[in-house]
Amino acid sequence: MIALIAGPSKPPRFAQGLGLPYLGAVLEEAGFEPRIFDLYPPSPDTDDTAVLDERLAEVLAEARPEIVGMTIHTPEYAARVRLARLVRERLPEVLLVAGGHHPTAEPEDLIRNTDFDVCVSGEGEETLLEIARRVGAGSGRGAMEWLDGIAGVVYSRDGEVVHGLRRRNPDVDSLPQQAHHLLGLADYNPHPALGMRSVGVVTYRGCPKRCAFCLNPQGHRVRHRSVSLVVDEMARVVQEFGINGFNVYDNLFGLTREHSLAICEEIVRRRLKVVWDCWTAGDLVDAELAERMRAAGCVRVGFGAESGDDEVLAKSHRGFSVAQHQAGLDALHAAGLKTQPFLMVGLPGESEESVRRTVEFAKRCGADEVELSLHRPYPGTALWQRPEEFGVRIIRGPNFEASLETQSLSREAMLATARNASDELKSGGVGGGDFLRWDVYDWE
Ligand code: B12
Ligand code: SF4
Repeated sequence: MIALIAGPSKPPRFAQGLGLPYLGAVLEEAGFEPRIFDLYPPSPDTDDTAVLDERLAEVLAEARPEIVGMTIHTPEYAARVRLARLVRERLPEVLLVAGGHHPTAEPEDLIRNTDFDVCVSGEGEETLLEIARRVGAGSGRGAMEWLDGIAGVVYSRDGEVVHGLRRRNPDVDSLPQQAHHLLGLADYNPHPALGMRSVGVVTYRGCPKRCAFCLNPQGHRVRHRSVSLVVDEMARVVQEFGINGFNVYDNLFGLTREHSLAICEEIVRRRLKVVWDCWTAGDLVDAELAERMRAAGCVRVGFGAESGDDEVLAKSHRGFSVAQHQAGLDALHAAGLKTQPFLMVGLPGESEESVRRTVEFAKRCGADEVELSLHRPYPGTALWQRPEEFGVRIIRGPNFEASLETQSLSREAMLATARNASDELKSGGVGGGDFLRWDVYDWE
């Protein structure tokens, strides 16, 4: 039995990411018995660690898995390491596997300093399947040479950390449909942007852009899913689970205009009654695409606008200008779609003046909701690896927590400027989310 541990994230629990349901589907197709345990349901209203620990203990006692897999995002590093310790205490022989953004960026630390036995970097389907096959054939913890030759793994052998060969990217159409039945969807809350329960879907994987603040385990090569398979997946979710809401988690919807248009057309052609949101940026949407999106059930578009200052956007290699963002927002608005640009304070080149331009952009852009947050540098990104190239300094705290200073703004000044910007937007009735809701660190 292979246990994939999802959650806990901050309550309330609504949508699930696609990673574990894809991994579960691949394992199931190959004859394994994966289960996804979400540490939230049936009480999605708590992040009390004692309650969560108890749930994890129950899961392990009931399932007695041979492999436990977890996703790690950098901000939850400490929480995941703690959970891994708990698993190890209860099941000393279990193989603990970590995957996702953080293990892709910092596998050595996890292997050397935590209870995880193996890190999987990049997309994990083929690699986890290969691990499961070898464990199924009798391999386990101990001398780890059985992992030799599996692409995408990082592990320790004879005290040395071994990095497996680069993993081949799977042809995304050959992947089975996500194993939604493993998720316990009935326990999730309605998605706030859609007002109904929803699941995630992607129409392609990979991202050709190279934003300095991003690490993407999907890599740079864009691989589209065939239009009919994407819409089949949506239709199946509607039919089997009575769920009509979808979060299209494409890195940038509209990146390949013809493909995005074709998805919209196919939804309309099949008269599929779905409601969805997605993410885009810059000049990727125009009036025609926006109208087709609306006709196909799109109600809201998140927008990685990031900054109201062109120099800051250019220094982050964002690849879009403020005017392009504004044109995209206007097109979406004209089609009757809700827009939610996400802005950050603390990118390379940030100064009092550039933050002012971001605030002015937020006020005038005409979006329905604006989110402003403080940028946190993450491991594996160009900014983290080569800060001097971007004229910034990264101040590291414990557990990969970090803040960023530019030539104009010290860490303290950055925080204060971000807070002031947030207060100004809130008092002016602009904004929606809670600025700095998760991430002012204790050591700051
Ligand atoms: C949907 C989503 C969510 C959902 C679901 C979370 C989830 N567990 O996936 C919600 C809203 C709950 C959420 C919350 C958070 N998220 Co989020 N989220 C996303 C989003 C938009 C899509 C994720 C997705 O489904 N991708 C598609 C799938 C196919 O890819 P994948 O998840 O990377 O999974 C593949 C590989 O990474 C790998 N893999 C992943 N897990 C595992 C596990 C094992 C065992 C193995 C072997 C392999 C493996 O194999 C998978 C299949 O190929 C991404 C942005 C993005 N474009 O990826 C941000 C993103 C992943 N989130 C992020 C963050 C920071 C968070 C939060 C920590 C925010 C916060 N401060 O609270 C929380 C953490 C919650 C949690 N416990 O997971 C960051 C991660 C940055 C980083 N470097 O770590 C991202 C990249 C957004 C960003 N740019 O800031 N998130
Ligand atoms: S932030 Fe978005 S657009 Fe930029 S590289 Fe990452 S996934 Fe691509």
